Amino acid sequence: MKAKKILAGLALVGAIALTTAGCAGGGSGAGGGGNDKVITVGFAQTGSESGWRSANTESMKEAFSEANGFNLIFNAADNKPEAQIAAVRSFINQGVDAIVLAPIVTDGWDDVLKEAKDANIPVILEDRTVSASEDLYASWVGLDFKKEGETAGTWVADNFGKTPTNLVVLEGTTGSSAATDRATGFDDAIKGTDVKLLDSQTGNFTRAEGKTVMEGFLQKYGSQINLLFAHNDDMGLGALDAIKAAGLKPGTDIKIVTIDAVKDGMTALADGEFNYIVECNPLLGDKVAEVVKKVVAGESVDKSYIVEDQAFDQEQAKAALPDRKY
Ligand code: GZL
Repeated sequence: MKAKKILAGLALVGAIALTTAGCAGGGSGAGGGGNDKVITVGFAQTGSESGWRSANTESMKEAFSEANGFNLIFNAADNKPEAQIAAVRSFINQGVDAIVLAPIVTDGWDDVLKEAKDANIPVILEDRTVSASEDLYASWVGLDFKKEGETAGTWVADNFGKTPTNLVVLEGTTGSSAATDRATGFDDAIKGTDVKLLDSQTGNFTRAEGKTVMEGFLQKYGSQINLLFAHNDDMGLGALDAIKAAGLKPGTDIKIVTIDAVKDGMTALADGEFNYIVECNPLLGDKVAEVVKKVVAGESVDKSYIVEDQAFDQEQAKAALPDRKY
């Protein structure tokens, strides 16, 4: 990927978005002054699998509002890759001005992205990435999932690396860049420590499946389990029910580290049921809308924009909760 622009925190992203909107001049869309053509955007969202996804959808709908010069056509694919490909194909047939895609999985996008390119409809990726060639999309606005996994793994190595520790993992959606890259970063960070992997299975980023998989782990390993790494808060929250039903104390008998930092996860952390959370900022709407306006106006954009994350322990969660936007 070409030059990456690291965006430090939401404030910067918001400021850039506001600045761009104010000075876009020739940018299309009512919000950018100059040409008042409304930009019709087809947004292919994964579904509504988690609290993170709800916050991301809300952020995107707020940014792609009529007041900002957009006509948004929204589709949520219920976490079904084939339905999401069909939604993108439908946007092409409708002749939208641009397509925004949050790809459920990394592979399988080459054909429909080629069809969008042949129809001269630019595609901007948000959140997760695809394995298709970079020339098939204009830009990607997302997060460094590998770094998120590394941050979680480093916390584990620092706190449990020198004592025999049995780990179970609730993986995100199989084949998604979020799950793949978080696993890579986490595994790299715990290499050479006394942390031993007992089991790892996908919970598909949902509470329900996180609970079911954790029930299975507990039936198989019981109190041997010392540590749970869940690729997102929602699967960790589902696991809490299973851990309590097994008569164990989450955050004490089984330490829990997750990724996202949505309100329910941060509340569990502040209450001592989680032990560490790595943030994954879902508020990408302003930046994605800014990139779409530039692309539609024929202006150059970077190939990728990475929104920076932070991490929280229990005390930091208590302090941060009152001001959290999601
Ligand atoms: C991460 C995003 C993941 C979240 C989950 O950017 O793709 O998908 O971590 C969500 O909560 O379901």
